[in-house]
Amino acid sequence: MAQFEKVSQKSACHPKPNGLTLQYGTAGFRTTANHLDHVMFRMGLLATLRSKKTKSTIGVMVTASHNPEEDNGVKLIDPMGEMVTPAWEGYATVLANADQEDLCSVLGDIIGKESIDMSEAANVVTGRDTRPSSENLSRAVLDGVSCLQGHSHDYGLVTTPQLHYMVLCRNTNGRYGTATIQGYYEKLSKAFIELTKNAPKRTDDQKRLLVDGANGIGALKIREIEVFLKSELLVELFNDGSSGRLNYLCGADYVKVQQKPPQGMDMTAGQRCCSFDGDADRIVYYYKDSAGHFHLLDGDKIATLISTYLKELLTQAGLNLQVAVVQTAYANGSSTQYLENVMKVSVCCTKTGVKHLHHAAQEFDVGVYFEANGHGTVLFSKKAEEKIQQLAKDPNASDEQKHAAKLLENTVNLINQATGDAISDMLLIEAVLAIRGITVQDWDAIYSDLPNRQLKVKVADRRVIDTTDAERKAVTPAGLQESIDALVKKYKQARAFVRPSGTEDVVRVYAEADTQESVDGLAHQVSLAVY
Ligand code: NG1
Ligand code: ZN
Repeated sequence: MAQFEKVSQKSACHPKPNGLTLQYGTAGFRTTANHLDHVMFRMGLLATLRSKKTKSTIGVMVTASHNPEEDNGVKLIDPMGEMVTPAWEGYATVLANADQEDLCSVLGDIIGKESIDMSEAANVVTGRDTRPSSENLSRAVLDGVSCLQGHSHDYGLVTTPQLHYMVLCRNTNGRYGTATIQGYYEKLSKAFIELTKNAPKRTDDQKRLLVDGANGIGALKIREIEVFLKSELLVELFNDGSSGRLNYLCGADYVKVQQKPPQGMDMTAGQRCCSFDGDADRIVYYYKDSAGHFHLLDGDKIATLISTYLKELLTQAGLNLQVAVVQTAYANGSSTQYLENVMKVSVCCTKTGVKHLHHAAQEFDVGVYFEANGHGTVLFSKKAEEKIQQLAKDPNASDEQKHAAKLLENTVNLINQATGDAISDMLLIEAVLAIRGITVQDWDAIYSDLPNRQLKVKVADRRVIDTTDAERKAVTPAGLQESIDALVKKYKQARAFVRPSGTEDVVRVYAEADTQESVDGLAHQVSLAVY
């Protein structure tokens, strides 16, 4: 295999530790950073093959998102900015686990199975978060790309959604936007400024937003986009990475799971605050009321705010387009009930992991998808975008219709449709609150969350738990679901489920019930049933 000579040579510089087995999980590979060099090199190889196969630019992002600073991870980004397809996740796992001496034959197998023409050109773009290990690991990815004669462009320090955006722009010949960081800032900030023109009387106080940057890449990027926002948003940044550790006692995951504010944030009563996660693809909002109580507005509240706003605009515009919301099993029961019964929007539930939500959302004219943890975006079908654009220019449309269509047009431009994006979501939420003239408290009052609790349980082998019904029911081990059902029956408005995490070596337990005391009891009992 002469074509792999360079791969053989170079792979010796990226040896696989003995006995290490990893799996491409919910968001790619994730583990302690010092076990990942060989995986990065191999993902550089695989991304090059994927690029040859799809004749498109492929992205490779080095990040472990909300996980601790000493971890790292990698995921591949497909041509339209979405997660790589399941078959290739399988190749990724096989390639990452191949013994050193089998590496070239595994590559040969993939090339054969996918009938890849190795004479095709390949283009791979890379990006990384602020973890100390990320720079060397992304170099290993580039090493892999060059071994198979792929071209590469390293965007360096970027948020995960920024890299997804670049991939989408590059594969649509710039129609989606310019594939530069400047292009991204310009597109989003222009749309944001246009939208805020519909709320001309906002005071500086109303423009003020406290942002917890999780000591990560989001903090750097907020500073960069701020310049473009022309004081239409006044950001006060905390956990900006200058002293604290990434994701440590801060960030969207900490705030959501602990249901408390991040450390290091100076909150005053009623002040709107938000937290990004470590790679800025998730966002949650919160505030403290005058009694000092903490109120969280998570992905479900965000989905409700955005879908309500979009539905109202589409009605004003007189456009007959279906709005749907896609959630996971972690969505608070109150949100689902509100969306279905009050807002009358279709709601569907998928397995955890953005790829599942993204694909489900593609089925609708306007698909709003959010995980409860704050990861999500809105997808507009081609038909929806065309109808909006036509109406905005239609001489026969009424002023009200045109106004709604213009708002919709700018809203489409503000949204990163490649993937959930904390910066884009933040700007959208800020614009919606401004246009509707509502406070964070008004938004929170749309419905009340059922008290809920998430726990992690360490078990010998989390994969013995297999689930069905969008992960809401355990199929194995035998008897587990019956035990959960029996426990749930003891509480009011209760629901609980367990599933193996795809990003950590734990089983996750989720429960909700009528009071915090009940739900804490239920979650604890369910976690004992998992052992
Ligand atoms: P796992 O570890 O599979 O639960 C977590 C999140 C997902 C998703 C991924 C990727 C929860 C309960 N799970 O997955 O929603 O965001 O990480 O980051 O929040
Ligand atoms: Zn993330």
